[in-house]
Amino acid sequence: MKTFLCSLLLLCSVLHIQAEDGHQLWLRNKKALPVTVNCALNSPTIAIAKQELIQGWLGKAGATISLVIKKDKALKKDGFRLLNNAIEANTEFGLLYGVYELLRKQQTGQLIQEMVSNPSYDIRTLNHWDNLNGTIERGYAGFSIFWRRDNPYEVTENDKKRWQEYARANASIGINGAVLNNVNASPNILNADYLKRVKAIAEVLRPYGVKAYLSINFSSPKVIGGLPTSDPLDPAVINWWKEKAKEIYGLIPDFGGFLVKANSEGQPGPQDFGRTHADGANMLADAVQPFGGIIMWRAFVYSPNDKDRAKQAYNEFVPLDGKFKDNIIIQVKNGPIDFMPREPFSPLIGAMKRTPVMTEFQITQEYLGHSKHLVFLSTMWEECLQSDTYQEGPGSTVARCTDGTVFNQKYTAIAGVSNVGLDTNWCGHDFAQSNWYAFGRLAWNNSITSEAIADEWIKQTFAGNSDQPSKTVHGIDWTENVLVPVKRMMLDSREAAVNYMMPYGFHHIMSANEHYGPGPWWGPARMRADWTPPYYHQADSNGVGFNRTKMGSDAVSQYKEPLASMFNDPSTCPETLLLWFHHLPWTYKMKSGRTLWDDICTKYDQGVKQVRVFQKIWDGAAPYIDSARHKAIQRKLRTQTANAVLWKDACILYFQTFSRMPIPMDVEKPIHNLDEIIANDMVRRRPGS
Ligand code: GCW
Repeated sequence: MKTFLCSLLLLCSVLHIQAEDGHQLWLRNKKALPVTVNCALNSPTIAIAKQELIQGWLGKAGATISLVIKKDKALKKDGFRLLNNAIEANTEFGLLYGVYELLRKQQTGQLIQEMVSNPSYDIRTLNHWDNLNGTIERGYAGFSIFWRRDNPYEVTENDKKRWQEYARANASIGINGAVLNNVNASPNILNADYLKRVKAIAEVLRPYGVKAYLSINFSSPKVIGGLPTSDPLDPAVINWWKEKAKEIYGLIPDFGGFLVKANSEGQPGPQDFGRTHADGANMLADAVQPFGGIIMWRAFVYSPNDKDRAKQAYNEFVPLDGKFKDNIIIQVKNGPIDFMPREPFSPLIGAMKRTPVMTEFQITQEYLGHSKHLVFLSTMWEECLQSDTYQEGPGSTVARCTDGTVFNQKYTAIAGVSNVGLDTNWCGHDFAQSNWYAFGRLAWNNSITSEAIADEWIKQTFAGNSDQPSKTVHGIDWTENVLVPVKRMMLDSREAAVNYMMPYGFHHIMSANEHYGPGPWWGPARMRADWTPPYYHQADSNGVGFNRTKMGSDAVSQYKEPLASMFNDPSTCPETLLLWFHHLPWTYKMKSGRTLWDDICTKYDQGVKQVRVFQKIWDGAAPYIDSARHKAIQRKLRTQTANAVLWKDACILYFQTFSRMPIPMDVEKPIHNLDEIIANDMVRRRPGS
């Protein structure tokens, strides 16, 4: 042990690698060079901007930079202009974003030229599914940074420090809003004691340009207000919300507004009173309107009775198009079902032409391996944002339908379900930080590539912890052994996860409740069918897949031509979405010339092989990465590989009970038995509970 420690110390001193615990995210300490910063203004935000420049400056030593507020028509909202010796913006937050951009460019070795940068969306929010008792729904990085069970109202210096670090990280990537509590909202969030805490949080976030928002429970007037009803058309209810809004804005003048999950998965909503989503949303919109607040109303709705869950949000919301007040934005998950590893884009996007729509992405990896799997989600979001809806002719991409380019809308917005918790490294997995980072970067600029995002993130997160030129971001060694292969790994990682979990348009075949491992067999007798995997994969001896063609559920018709016809025909439907739209025979001939069955097996196998390659890449990067983070990630990659093998074995063996076809010779043979996998899974999940 002693010799081991000595050699470790020696190695570290040779390579100048310092211990790191991931807490600093992509904002690691730098050996800054001297710089002078001028600004005519003085404010907490400007003080932060100055301090960031002074502690992070890697440009010319002794340079002078001026921060200038200047009306400039080329700049929208919090956009900024970088000049040789100055940053200009319309607002002080614009200046702050400009500072972070300049520092990012310096740190990642990019050429610094005069440039203008405007945000794609006005509102760039994180949604925290944090419960008031400190737990986080679908959170895999510890407890909430905002709420806790014991002494729930006490605000400590530690709390404030965390919130400040959190706000800084958000500002550095352009995120300007945080919904502080779970969409499955406790009515208690609107009680005076909790609102006091919200005020304290908002005060810490404010100088960083991050506004606080809250999720509300639609029954609040009844549950905490003592009213007999929460009917949105009842005058007492209307008044209750108006008074509540006044109270909140009295405490937090720049409060952002409310996020609402209504009539979804058991949450109350206007339909409980025979009213529509528009009735409910409009009533709340009126309450916050005098203060400049907005309502983000979610379209995540589905009922057990419908034959195809994928169609429901569209069916419910499109008829309401044009009925919403202009401070309402409909928040739509990127796919029609639920954050699966791969879905087509939600057909609601672009279809609501007189109502602003925003996309909701899930940063926390509920269906993508939690904080155990390395999956860079940027490519998934890029795929969605660049999907063409054809709604207003070719080029009506999801990005352009939501950012105000295609439709004239008062507000534009985007949301990401946060993966942040109290874990030292914030996100559980060091690479999960890249998803927080990527969400912010795409929210600021929805046409930036995942390649560029990964490049920036790797350099800021792993490079520079060394005095040796070859071990830095500019060194050839570092580029060859870290930057290039790690970037490849990140860019391939989402497709790898799709391959070993749900290839060819499979969806919702994970284990119940915790949504981590495989569970295509799961379907207790009395369970709601649309909560069980067999509803989604529809495997039988004839074939597999959900028939959403015109002869099936006809979900294809919710897409605008040419997409409807393209999806409807298996020969033109992208193979990546084949089983999403089609039920096909096991012997169906794929583009490869092989059977569907053979290709399914091969994809699962390919997913496993890809993760094995990731392990090699990461092992190869060892000399360049501080050992604490290297080891932690290496360990997680081992788990991921073991898990990928389990997914592959479970799915191939389970579907084989229907196909009755042999596993192709070139596919690695299962090392698990199906009955054992199922038995273990059942023990773990206590059947019937
Ligand atoms: O994906 C599902 C999750 C729920 C979540 C819900 C939603 C917050 O399993 O945990 O609830 O979506 O988005 O409302």
